Amino acid sequence: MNHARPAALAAAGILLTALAACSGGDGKPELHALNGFVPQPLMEDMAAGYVTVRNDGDADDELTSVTTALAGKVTLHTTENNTMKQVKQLDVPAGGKLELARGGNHLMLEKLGRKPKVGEKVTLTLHFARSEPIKVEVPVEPTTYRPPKKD
Ligand SMILES: [Cu+2]
Repeated sequence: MNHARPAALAAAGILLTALAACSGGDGKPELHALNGFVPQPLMEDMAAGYVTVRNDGDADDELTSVTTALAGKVTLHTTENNTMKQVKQLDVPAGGKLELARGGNHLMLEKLGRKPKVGEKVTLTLHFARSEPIKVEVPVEPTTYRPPKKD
């Protein structure tokens, strides 16, 4: 008879997890993408990408991948001691934000189909561990562009 209990508990656990994922209540990330841009690349086949993801919810999330029609592949990078390192995901903490910016975390758009020009818009789709994907249209800015500081 002791065998039944762990299975029942596991089933209850799965049910609770499913309910939590579906409910509109507590424990959910609430993400907003803002301030995105792609500096016009100097290279033919590679560009950087920046965007800020704000989490107004009360649960953490993670940016896990980015897709765009412009690039064959997008990788997530951190910068430590002036050295870029590819990572599998970037944290978007509850009540906080993930900031991609020059000299820090950034996207690398690789295998570009063509070189984007200033004034163009690039559509990025951000994929997360928990939240639905977010599609964001970001401008191509001059190579030397620095975004104004704002939230
Ligand atoms: Cu990089």
